[in-house]
Amino acid sequence: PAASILGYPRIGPNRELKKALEAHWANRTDEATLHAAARELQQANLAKLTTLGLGATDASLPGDFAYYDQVLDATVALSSLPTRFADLADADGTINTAASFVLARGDESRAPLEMTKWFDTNYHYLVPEIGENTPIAANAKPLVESFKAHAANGNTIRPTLVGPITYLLLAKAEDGAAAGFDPLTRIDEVVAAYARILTELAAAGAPWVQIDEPALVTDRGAELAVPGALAESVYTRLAAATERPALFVTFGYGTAGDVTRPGAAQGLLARAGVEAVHADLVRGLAPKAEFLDDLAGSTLVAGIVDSRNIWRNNLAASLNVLKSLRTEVQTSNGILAVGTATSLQHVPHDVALENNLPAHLPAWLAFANQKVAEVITLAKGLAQGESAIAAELSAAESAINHRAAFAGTTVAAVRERLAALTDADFSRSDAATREAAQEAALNLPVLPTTTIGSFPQTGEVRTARAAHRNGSIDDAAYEGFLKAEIARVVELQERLGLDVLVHGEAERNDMVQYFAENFDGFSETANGWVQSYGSRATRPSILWGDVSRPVAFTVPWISYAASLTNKPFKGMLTGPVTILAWSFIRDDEPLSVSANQVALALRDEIADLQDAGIGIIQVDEPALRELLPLRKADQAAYLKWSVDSFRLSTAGAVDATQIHTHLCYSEFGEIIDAIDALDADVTSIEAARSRMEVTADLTEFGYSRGIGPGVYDIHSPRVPSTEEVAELIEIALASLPAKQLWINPDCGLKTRGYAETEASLANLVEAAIAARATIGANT
Ligand code: THG
Ligand code: ZN
Repeated sequence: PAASILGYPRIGPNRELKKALEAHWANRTDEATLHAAARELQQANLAKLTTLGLGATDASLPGDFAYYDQVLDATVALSSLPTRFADLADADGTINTAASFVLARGDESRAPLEMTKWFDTNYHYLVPEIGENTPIAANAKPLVESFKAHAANGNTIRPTLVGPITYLLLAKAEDGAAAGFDPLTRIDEVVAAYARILTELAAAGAPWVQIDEPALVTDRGAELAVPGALAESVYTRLAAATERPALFVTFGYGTAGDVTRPGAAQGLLARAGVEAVHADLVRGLAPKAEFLDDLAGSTLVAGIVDSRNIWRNNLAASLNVLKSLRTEVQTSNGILAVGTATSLQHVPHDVALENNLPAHLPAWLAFANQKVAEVITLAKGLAQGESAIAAELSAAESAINHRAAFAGTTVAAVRERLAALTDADFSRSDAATREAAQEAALNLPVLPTTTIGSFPQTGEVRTARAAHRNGSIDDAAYEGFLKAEIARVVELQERLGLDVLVHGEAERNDMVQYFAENFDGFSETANGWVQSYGSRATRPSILWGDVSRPVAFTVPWISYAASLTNKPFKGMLTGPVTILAWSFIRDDEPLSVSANQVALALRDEIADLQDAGIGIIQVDEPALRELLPLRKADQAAYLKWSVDSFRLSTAGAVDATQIHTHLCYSEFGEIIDAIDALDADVTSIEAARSRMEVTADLTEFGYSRGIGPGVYDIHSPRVPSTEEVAELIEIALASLPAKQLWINPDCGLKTRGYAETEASLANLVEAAIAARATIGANT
């Protein structure tokens, strides 16, 4: 087909899938009801896509629907049940829907499959666990049934599978596998199973199958995509499968294979017999004819419509790229088609569902449905020339011109402030001077106790927020409610005996959205949901203009809370990288520029908090590692600007103000230099699940500032005993000096309930006090 999208949002325009899944998990509906709801949603999506111009009968309709996750669906297609779930297998060894939900969500006795980020996106997949003996056997039934059901409805979908190489590269060795076991050693069995699935899909009538191999854009995968390496043999074998559909192999999220030879990986697969290959032209480099070699009649699908962001495509510029690419592809005896850079699962459904955006914004935007139309328009323009799409070209051009000239897009005062920055704006005085000033100002005990910042968001808080939003309670009533909630949280922390108190963040819906709402340059969507994992979604804010902070917004809440106690108080902010990582970012400015703009807005807030007497300020950067580029060669430049933006946000603080940060992970090793370079006075990190493993890394590195390795895991409601906490404190004290160590939970408490929070924090404080006595006795 001349126009294809790699995938479509699955959550539903009104989160229909979320509602159907959660009703089923709560035992309010049976499985048949869930299947019916999912089928209805898919049919509505396919009808919409057909209306937009994707052909119902030419296999250009995506067949990537998943109840929970596409990697989980590949586990189902391969029947690769980890040993710890072996009892869930059906009599024939397959994984049914109910079993797949146990893999995804765990049960009383078992933790679910681990969840981790899908490439450099905010989507999370379920990590396959593969050992020497994990079963691998084809189960084509779910794919065949889905294909047939849609065919009966007049829709020819293109069944989609995570590719064999990507599947195994994303897997981890099953617990109990031999040390050093590499899941990729099971590739022959996966290829055999996929060949079998292809044959069954052909028998069902599927003309095309899509196989996603994004792992070939990573450093490790790229090495497998050169002549004589694994990708060539895998696709030679799949192409040789008897009675198979045509194959479409995709490479989203970057350049496949060797970045100095863009197109070579695609050429390799085409020569192996693959009928259509894809290239991501947004995050990756455009293929060159000299590397494509002989496409031998195969199709190159140019992924030119951005599927990671929400900006309207510059159709004229895209058409020029496509026309010159077509010339090159034709010299390689190939055919050029138009597509998206990745699946559209990373963008919301439809701009038309937004009714609260500022007036200037909708015309600049393209969500999934608008992007489908763009792909179709570009394919038409490529086939029939500019005149056939004259109206679309001119609408795109005027929207882009309007955006470029719009007052908020470039704000002189913001630009002048950025241009005037000097090195001094990125640095505080030396750590020892700060430490002395903070010791005098704060007078904290050894092993100070604190929390990461958020306290449980109860049903009452969410109900009050919704009531305020829909106007059923007024501003004064809402403010009164929040103040009472904050006072309760402060009183609780006093009662528990914590040393550094926080206000609990009751006023914040989300740690990023709240900041975006209070900064100029951002807007919020009403319905722009993007799946994060399973039934969960977020509504990323849209950064569209230069950023500034009109008025202090955290200060009233935080200084109110601080006024209720004599204890040292910690004000909470979200850092520049995290605010950008969880928003839709600009495509007309380098991210590093936006990061410094956000940093200056935060710097203003920090100055005001400091003036209001707040002695400790935490700037959270849980997403610092998330944006790390997939290729090693790109990582240093990213770490430089991201660390700089954090430093810019915090370096205005006086010596006596203690700057904290929080990072949500423990795999520190690869970016420990960057974490050190943040120059925060105190850093809290996840550590309980790995039993303080990270403290040894920190000692080896010679980390010298304050550190709060989490002493209990907040990701489950389980209350840790005082002894458990004491044991972890002891492990930390074995490698770190007591004067560096802080005692805190692993992460924020927002998703927990009050009962377990109170009990856990009481044990944390008790363990810290006991540890202090031991230290006192030993010195
Ligand atoms: N905030 C924002 N983005 C994020 C996270 C966040 N991206 C990465 C990570 N955290 C994703 N984790 C989650 C965790 C929970 C939910 C979504 C993403 C979640 N969402 C609610 C749901 O789908 O029901 C909706 C929340 C709402 O009403 O706003 O539970 O913390 N910005
Ligand atoms: Zn965290």
